[in-house]
Amino acid sequence: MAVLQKIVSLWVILHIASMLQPTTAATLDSEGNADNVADGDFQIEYSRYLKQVSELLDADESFQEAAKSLTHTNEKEVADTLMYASPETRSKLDELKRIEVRRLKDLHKKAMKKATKAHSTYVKSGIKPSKKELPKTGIDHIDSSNPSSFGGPDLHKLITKTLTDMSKIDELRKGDFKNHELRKAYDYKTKFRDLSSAEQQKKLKEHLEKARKHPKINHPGGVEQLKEVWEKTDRMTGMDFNPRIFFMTHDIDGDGLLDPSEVEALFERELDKIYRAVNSTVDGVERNEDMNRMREHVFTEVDTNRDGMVDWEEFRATLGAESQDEGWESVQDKQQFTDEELKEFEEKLQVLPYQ
Ligand SMILES: [Ca+2]
Ligand SMILES: [Ca+2]
Repeated sequence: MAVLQKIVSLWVILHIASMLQPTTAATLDSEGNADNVADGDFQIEYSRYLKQVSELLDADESFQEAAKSLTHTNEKEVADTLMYASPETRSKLDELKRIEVRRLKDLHKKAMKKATKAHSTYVKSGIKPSKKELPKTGIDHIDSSNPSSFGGPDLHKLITKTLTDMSKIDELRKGDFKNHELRKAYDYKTKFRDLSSAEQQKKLKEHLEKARKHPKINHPGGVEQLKEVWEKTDRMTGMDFNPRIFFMTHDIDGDGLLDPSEVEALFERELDKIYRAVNSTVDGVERNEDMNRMREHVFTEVDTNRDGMVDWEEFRATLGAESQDEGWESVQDKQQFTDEELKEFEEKLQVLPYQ
């Protein structure tokens, strides 16, 4: 069941990411045709297709049964597992793929039209087309050698593509977060607009410094951090830390794996130390960013087979490597932008004050 649940949990992540970039999503009619061409270098409009595929497979009991023994996500194993899906599921998957192929063709047609227009502008005026005006090449979430039916390569490509895009989602999120921090700094400084620029900057630095007064944060996923959760959240005080019981307790849905949300839940106590320490309003965006960074960090260290889940073997191996707790640097502890970036941001806002 691992692969299937992985697809579903990735869908949740993609869904969150799609909300970050509402302007880039193509809207679809009932036939699955795109009625606008999505702009931007990064597009996750195939998330609708991903969701539909994962829901279909989720509901197919014989597929789920076969997927239980799936240990790797190589192409052959995924293809073999798909063979267990019922004929009804297979034919619905074929239909989903045909809709997706139509949508992609439609998107490509519109992109070509746009590129042709950009080219004629270039010929007439010498203005080079921007990257956005050029049609995208390479579709890597479907097997385009077989446009009419959904096969093992389709499922494998969909999983691989989604895993790759996860890192792009993190990049996007970090960019959004930096803008949030710049905006906050800008708004804070404008409270002191009667002061000189140097004095405003000093006020800002003092303000940022205050947020750094919090207790030491345990290293996310480190033994100290997990033991604290064991004693204080799980209320196992007096009982020796038992990694197996701990793992089972925090595997909330009991599938034998810690998914990203189950791992994130382990950080609540550390996040409270940072965000409840300062007696002011909690900035939910910053708290969320710290949680995301902790999750990313733990998955980089622990998820050695890179399937987006922490299994028992991975969990045990990490705990075996007990070392000095090196703590954690919160987004509060370090200015998230350079002074130069803030200056550029302020200048931009002065030109476009209503942005
Ligand atoms: Ca789980
Ligand atoms: Ca793993």
